[in-house]
Amino acid sequence: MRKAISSLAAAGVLGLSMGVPTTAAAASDSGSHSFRASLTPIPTNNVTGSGTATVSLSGHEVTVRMTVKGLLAGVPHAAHIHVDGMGTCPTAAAATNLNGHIAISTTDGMKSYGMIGSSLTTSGDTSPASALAVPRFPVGSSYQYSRTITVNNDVASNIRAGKAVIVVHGIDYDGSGKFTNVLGPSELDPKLPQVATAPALCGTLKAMPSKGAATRR
Ligand SMILES: [Cu+2]
Repeated sequence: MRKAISSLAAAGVLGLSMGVPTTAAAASDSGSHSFRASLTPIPTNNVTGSGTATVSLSGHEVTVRMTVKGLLAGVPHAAHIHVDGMGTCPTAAAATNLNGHIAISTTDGMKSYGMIGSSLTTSGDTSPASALAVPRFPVGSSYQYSRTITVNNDVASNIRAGKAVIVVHGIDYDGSGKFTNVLGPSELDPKLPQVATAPALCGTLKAMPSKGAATRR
């Protein structure tokens, strides 16, 4: 039943359940809320890395801190906040045949983690338009990312509802130590190899207990 409701309806339900005004719920809640995601390898994609991400949300302002390690070195790793899916990471069942290999493309995972809501670039635009702004994503096997960005209502609502998912892209499918055409071209941009856009790490942003909360639920 939850799956069937639109994100707009979901935002309304969230507003009611949290006891905040239903009008402009995201903007009217002035408090800061913290969320955390444990980033784990996407199955079938031959990923060995890991990471953590924390998000602090205040209105439409989001501070993202992310630590990633163990990814393919020397290449950019696109990363996004994905929204409007089931708020989960794909299982191996999401894999398809990519150029004769079983793997999970970004599109294959979208039933679970949804579409791109914000692009975690290092500078400039952070909208979905920058989803594959290759020169503006962190490069390397291990890195730390920290940036405060402004998100739209939909992304803010998804974060509050525990349905936003951090996805880091770029895999070393064939263990060659570089991006190759082993999986063919990317379905998102045929000028890029599939391995450059395929998801590597994934984690759902879950609410952390608010400061001063005496009890855990
Ligand atoms: Cu993404």
